[in-house]
Amino acid sequence: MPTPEPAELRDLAVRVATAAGELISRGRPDRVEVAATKSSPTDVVTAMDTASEQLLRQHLRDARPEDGFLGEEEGHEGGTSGLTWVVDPIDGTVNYLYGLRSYAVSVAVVRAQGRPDPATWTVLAGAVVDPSAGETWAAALGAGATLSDARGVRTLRCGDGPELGQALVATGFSYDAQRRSEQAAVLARLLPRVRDLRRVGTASLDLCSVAAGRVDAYYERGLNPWDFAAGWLVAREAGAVVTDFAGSAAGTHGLLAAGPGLHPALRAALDLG
Ligand code: LIP
Repeated sequence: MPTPEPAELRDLAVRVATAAGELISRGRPDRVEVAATKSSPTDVVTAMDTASEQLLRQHLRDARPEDGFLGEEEGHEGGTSGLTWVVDPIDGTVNYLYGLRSYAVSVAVVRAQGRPDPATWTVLAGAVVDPSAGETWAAALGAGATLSDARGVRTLRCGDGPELGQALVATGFSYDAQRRSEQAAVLARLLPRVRDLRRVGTASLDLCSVAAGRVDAYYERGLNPWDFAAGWLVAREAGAVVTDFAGSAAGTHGLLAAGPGLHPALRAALDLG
């Protein structure tokens, strides 16, 4: 079975992410209840996380039944096509739980053997839909990255980036208390050396913000593949450098995204690799 063009896969990712985005935004109850917790008491899942992932899985199974699927809530299901969809049904779950803006449906498709591994996968296409902002971010390998909203469609270019002291840097924190303590120590070292920091709570949107120049850089340790698969491609196709803290492939162990002029200085300042 021939692999479709990345642009065709991107358009499918946008369609299914948009459908899931409508479900979670229109169906959001006035008071969202925690359905369960996962890695820690603060790592929550809502009924909408589950409903969104079930919708994504069904739509993608209908469109491409031979593909694999890796979702935050229901795990990995192998396929036979060599392609796997990597989805976060609600990225920014705590924002969604509290009725804050900046939550997203993140859908990516990767070429991988077996369970997708960011160290070896090839991300072919991705979409990040933020229904709270009415924004759709999309990218296809080699075909650029775009932001679509009520004003139309714009091509994204992130630029070189400022010098470190002028950089607005986004980051995020783990649900694990010990790791949060370590992350706070890194933050304390970095804060005096940059313009300022932002903590949005949604990795996929942090990466898209780098692509759009809304922040100059984003770093985080401890992300899951579904948190960053789509946003990684949006940032890369917009010209950002996206690596781990040692300059190799980004992954759960570390992710750093910035314009090519800022990335080396920020990587050195973090000194985590
Ligand atoms: C979130 C990430 C964010 C991180 C949060 C959380 P979730 O994913 O997108 O970058 O800082 O702690 O992990 O749990 O909302 O899908």
